Amino acid sequence: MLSETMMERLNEQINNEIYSAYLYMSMSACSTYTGLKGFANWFMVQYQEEMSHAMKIYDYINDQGGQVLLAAIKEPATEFESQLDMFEKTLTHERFITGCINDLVDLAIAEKDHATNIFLQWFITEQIEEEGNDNDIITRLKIVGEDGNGLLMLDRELAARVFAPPAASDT
Ligand code: OFO
Repeated sequence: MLSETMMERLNEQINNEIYSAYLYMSMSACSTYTGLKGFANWFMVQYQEEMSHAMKIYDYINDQGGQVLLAAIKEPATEFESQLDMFEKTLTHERFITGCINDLVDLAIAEKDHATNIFLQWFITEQIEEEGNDNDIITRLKIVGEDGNGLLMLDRELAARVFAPPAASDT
């Protein structure tokens, strides 16, 4: 069973995850517009991942007998200076999400809510992976710099990313 506070905070996190999806969808649209379809694909897969994170929390609240309460989603940025700018903003946003997850874990520990604490561990691991991916792409974009061929090579690579829904045992 969830405390009122925990239920509210988990509902806020659903909103954060859907906002993340919306932000990456916006980055995908901007990448398409500038002709970088591989980057567009990468961000669209990220959109799908974020929606699956939102659904994971949605299902958890329901499983715990709580009530899912959806709220308005903030408008995402629609203009970016470059692919590097997008990934730097992605990393900044993911660091914010990591902070939110850490705060939720702190609350679960303070409330002795072991079930929610265990549930949130998946997100802790996921955040390590997401920040790692963003850092990796930022490093490579810095190496590429103004080199158009390098950017197109990276674009081809990012075109190969596919969405892998979390395994049943993870949900
Ligand atoms: Fe970008 O990660 Fe969700 O939680």
